[in-house]
Amino acid sequence: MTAKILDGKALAEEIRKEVAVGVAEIKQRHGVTPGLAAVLAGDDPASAIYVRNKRRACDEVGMVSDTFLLPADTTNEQLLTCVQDLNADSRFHGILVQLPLPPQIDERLIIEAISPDKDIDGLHPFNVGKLVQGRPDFVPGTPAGIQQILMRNGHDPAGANVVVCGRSEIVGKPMALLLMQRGEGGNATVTVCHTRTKNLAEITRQADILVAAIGRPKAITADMVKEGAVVIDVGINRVDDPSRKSGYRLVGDVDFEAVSQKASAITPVPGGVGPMTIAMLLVNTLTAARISIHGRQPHS
Ligand code: L34
Repeated sequence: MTAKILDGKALAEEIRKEVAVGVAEIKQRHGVTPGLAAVLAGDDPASAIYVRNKRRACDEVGMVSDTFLLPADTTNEQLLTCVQDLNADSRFHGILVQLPLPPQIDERLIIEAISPDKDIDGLHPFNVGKLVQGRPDFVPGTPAGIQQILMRNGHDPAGANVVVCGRSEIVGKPMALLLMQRGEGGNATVTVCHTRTKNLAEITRQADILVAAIGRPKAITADMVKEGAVVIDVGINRVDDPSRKSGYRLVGDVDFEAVSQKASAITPVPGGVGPMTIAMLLVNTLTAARISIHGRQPHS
């Protein structure tokens, strides 16, 4: 079997168009322009690219955006002050503190300082709790994007065996919660694997849908994948490539060449999950702007 390529770039563009409609509407009805503040501490080159891509996407949909740069040796106090200022700044409905943060920073402290109403990454314990309860306002961008890739390509996870490799707060855990939820886009049987999992390949081979969020190039090989599975590659790893002008190329956590001969559908890297992550952050920023006007809506 040769897998269908699940084009995240094209789908992200479609979602940005939908967001642009919502942005125009809220501007017209309420005179409010949704705004996103991105905080970037340090000079990690990959983070700089991601934040730049986020700002571009904001521009495209008619949102306000600004980036707040802090030096690599910034302190907890400085970063806290920055977040508190943004909590109080009515131009910004969403605040995004780009991760990872420099090692001297207490990541939990910073995330908990973000107003839950502006936490468009869905990482504040309040929003995590609401996701656990199945009534989220803000789902973290990467898992939300993956759910959209599945649903909009006809791969409803209901009843499927989903195996998530990775247990991070930003991808693995929320991914598992989202897909196991009762309701639209959920109802999967979810297994979460991690560094201490025994017989990983035996478990991944059970997956109808396999989500790889490991952070190691080509960690998922063809022998780990069931014939006909849907494979979602969350990894964005830089590997040296002297033939490129940049000196590197991006590879996922999945051995794409081999696995795409076995899977029925697969996301590419780049152009898969990455662009969808950004599109869903825009969706969340629009939601945050709506919350600033109407408050949080009750969930059933
Ligand atoms: N707070 N930190 C916070 N929120 C997030 O949602 C993120 N993440 C991850 C890293 N830190 C974060 C992102 O935004 C990863 N991530 C992200 C965003 C965009 C892209 C990749 C990861 C992206 O644009 N990827 C392109 C290629 C970009 C390149 O050329 O390097 C792609 O096509 O995959």
